[in-house]
Amino acid sequence: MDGNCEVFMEFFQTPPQLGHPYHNDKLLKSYLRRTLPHPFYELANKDLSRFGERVLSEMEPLSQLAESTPPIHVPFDPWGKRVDQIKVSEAWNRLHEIAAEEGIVATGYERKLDEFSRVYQFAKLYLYHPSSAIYSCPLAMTDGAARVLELFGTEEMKKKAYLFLTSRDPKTFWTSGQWMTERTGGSDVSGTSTIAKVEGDHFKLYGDKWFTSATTSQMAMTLARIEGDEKLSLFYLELRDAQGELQNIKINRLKDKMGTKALPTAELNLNGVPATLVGERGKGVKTIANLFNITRLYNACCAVGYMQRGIALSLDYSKKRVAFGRPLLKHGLHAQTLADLQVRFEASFLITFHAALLLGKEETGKADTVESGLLRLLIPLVKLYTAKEGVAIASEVIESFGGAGYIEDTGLPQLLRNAQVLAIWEGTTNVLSLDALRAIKKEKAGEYFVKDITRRMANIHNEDLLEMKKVISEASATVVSAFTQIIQEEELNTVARSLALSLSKILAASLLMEQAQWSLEHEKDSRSYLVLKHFLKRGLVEELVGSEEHQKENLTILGT
Ligand code: MFK
Repeated sequence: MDGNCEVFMEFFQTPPQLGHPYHNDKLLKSYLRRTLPHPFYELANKDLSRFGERVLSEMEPLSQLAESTPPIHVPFDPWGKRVDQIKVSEAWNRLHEIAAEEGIVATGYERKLDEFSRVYQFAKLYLYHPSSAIYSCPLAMTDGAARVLELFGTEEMKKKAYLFLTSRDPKTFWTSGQWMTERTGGSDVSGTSTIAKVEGDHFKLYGDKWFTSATTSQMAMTLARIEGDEKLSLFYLELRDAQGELQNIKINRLKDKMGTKALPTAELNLNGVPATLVGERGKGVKTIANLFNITRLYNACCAVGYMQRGIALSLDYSKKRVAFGRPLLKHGLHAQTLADLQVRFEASFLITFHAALLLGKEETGKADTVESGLLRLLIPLVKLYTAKEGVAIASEVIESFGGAGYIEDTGLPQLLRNAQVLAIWEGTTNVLSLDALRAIKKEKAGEYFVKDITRRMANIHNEDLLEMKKVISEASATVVSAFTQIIQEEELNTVARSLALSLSKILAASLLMEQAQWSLEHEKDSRSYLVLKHFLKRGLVEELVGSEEHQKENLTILGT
């Protein structure tokens, strides 16, 4: 056997290695240094350094174990009694405990960092999520439920459920479900057929829920129609009684999903479940919007967490994997592909964390009119934009590993499967585009958008950025001039998606510019400047089409 042959026989690919998720994240560290007042930064920096180590050493193995040990539905006990147990893995339970200990939800409500509490909380969530087997999903709903109870809960709910939802003690930490979807649809919830019958000062719920995520939660927020009412109301319920028995809830089955394998998602039958009205009767959708506006931001944060994880793994691999005589990273086209992913990730990161900043300001009474108005628009924008980018980036990451990316036990395919759900749940891209359009038409969100961009651009003074500043201002003007026509368009709203994507990109560009200026001046680092430059090359404004004529063409193209 000659020497060459031996080399070939002994060849094994070196797997990608995960580095410290906080220490290795230049953007996160720089963003926090820029955004948080110094004492808050010191606190966050220390905690995230410690937590990053825990993610690596403790959470990541648990996450892989939970992903490969899906929940099981046990409908009956051995003696024929209906029990409807959902058995989850020990790893999944540990991820619950870690979430409590780390205060992933509690941080947002303790508000120790005042208006910056949501930024700090989102930084922890962003590190937690990619190694949580999507335990972030129950946490999202828990956070949303806590917010609704904080705003609309009865005194009893505030003294009990709210404290459990925001607890740091794993023994008392509750999670909440958010049961909005019925067989009639997940987007148009007005078709909800669950009925609430009055029983003294309480209600009993009757109906079927078609998708209920994290069905092992202790409580849920759900929509139902009070008998005789036209509009939906919002209800609070506890799944089990004091003896631990399900309260007139049957689990029909667990869903067999494309991804989110560790997360139990069930179809339920409600047959007289005791429930309490939350908020105003008939204002269920408006009240639960406070919940899904939080879960939508979690969705964005988790999308960027996944982007970062995928790119980090791919980058590490590209330094080790040799093809055509050199490491992948030394191939110009490969480096360019990864750099493009990094640029897109940074744009998504900044709009997400900007939304978290505005949410924290809003909740602590520190947001001005422009910031509050912008937040209403920003929530659907960041959700839809980051979810779409998340799927595209995950797909590119998988491809960057070649065949290995397609192999289950590398742990890579789950990145794509789990990213895909982020574009579906909590409102699809089109539903959120229409929500953004509604905010522009009904709530003057377009005006706040323009004021926000103008304000941010006014703070850009660095000479190296002035040419690029013009590009952003011009893109903003182009979109704004289209508003008038868009607002008049009543029925079709075909422009909604391209408008939402354009607004997202313009906002992201302005935030990248703010980051670039700070980084040039305070860190003497031109990396963010280059990120901005490359982001702008991708173009900011989509074709803003939308007319009767266009719709006719679409139908003709589709052959109908
Ligand atoms: C890792 C992260 C994980 C997070 C995922 C957790 C698990 C996933 C579980 C789910 O996926 S649960 C299902 C999620 N489903 C949705 O998100 C529903 C998507 N559909 C929509 O968002 C529709 O736009 C909507 C259901 C809201 C439309 O319903 P309607 O009945 O046609 O409502 P309408 O009439 O448009 O609005 C009713 C009121 O709510 C209005 O106020 P007014 O009564 O004062 O006019 C609206 O302005 C208000 N509203 C609606 N959307 C709002 C809102 N207010 C603030 N923000 C919003 N986004």
